Amino acid sequence: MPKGLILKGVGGFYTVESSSGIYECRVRGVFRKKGITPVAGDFVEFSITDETAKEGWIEEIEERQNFFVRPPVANVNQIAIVIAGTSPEPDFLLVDKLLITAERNGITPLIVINKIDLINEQELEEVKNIYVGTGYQVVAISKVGKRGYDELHEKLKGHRTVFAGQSGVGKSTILNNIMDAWVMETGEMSRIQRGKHTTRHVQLLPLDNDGYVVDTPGFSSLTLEGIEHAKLSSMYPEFIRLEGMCRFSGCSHIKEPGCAVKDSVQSGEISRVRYECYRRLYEELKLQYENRYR
Ligand SMILES: Nc1nc2c(ncn2[C@@H]2O[C@H](COP(=O)(O)OP(=O)(O)OP(=O)(O)O)[C@@H](O)[C@H]2O)c(=O)[nH]1
Ligand SMILES: [Zn+2]
Repeated sequence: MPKGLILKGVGGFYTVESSSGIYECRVRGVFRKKGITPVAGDFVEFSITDETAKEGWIEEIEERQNFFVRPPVANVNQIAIVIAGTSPEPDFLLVDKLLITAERNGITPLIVINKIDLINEQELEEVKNIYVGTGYQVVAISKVGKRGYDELHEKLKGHRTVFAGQSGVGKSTILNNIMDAWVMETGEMSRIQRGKHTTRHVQLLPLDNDGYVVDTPGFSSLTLEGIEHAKLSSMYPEFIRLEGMCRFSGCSHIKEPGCAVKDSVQSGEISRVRYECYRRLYEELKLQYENRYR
């Protein structure tokens, strides 16, 4: 049976991309009975009912690697976390929440610093330095002169990427620029409008380099749930590298003396911004944990 990828679903019809072209497929009632609704990003097996009209039925939905509700999309493997150099000032706590969400779901994070036309070289370096020790990829871009866009294009290669970040950082602008430059023709496609991230018809847009982007950005706010505060430090790659070097085993890196993480913050090897985010999230999660049976 042919296999394909759902690009979008509207009113019970699903656009399925496969190696032999794009098909409009309907879904068997049995899925509805099982409470499964296919979404963009689902890998499926389908039967072809009409080869010339390119129509078929979705017969199987493969197990999802992950699933997001807002926007409803499955199997993304990269989150582009967008911040602006300025205007708005970066919400580093949200960045960390998104990084942690990515880590937990086995998704590669990509930090995108947008609006670099509004800051100088030194200010850009300061933002980049926050993440130097993490090993996360960072690209810096601007709509002005499309600076950095080729590098962004390169990072999207072979990935299914969803864009995320606080309001006003430029997610729609970036998506529109991507659509203008690298999205393959797949019929009608509307431009993405500011603040109108309707989650009803989420679409995966196929790029010219084997990548896809989700046309609806998401996660402008986020609460972390289900993470034990004691496990939080394992989501900070630059902390993991110091494992075993704190005086106390199981050090929370908050109040204990002889803490290698805090020493590294002092010496500037670990970014203070990252550490402060860690502290805040730690306290938040600890409170959640202590109130878990209330
Ligand atoms: N100077 C500058 N402005 C930019 C850049 N990218 C986007 N903007 C502007 O920033 C504003 C917000 O951009 P949007 O693309 O609407 O931001 P968004 O993240 O989609 O915002 P929400 O829809 O609120 O989530 C717009 O006025 C854009 O023109 C950039 O690289 N440089
Ligand atoms: Zn420690």
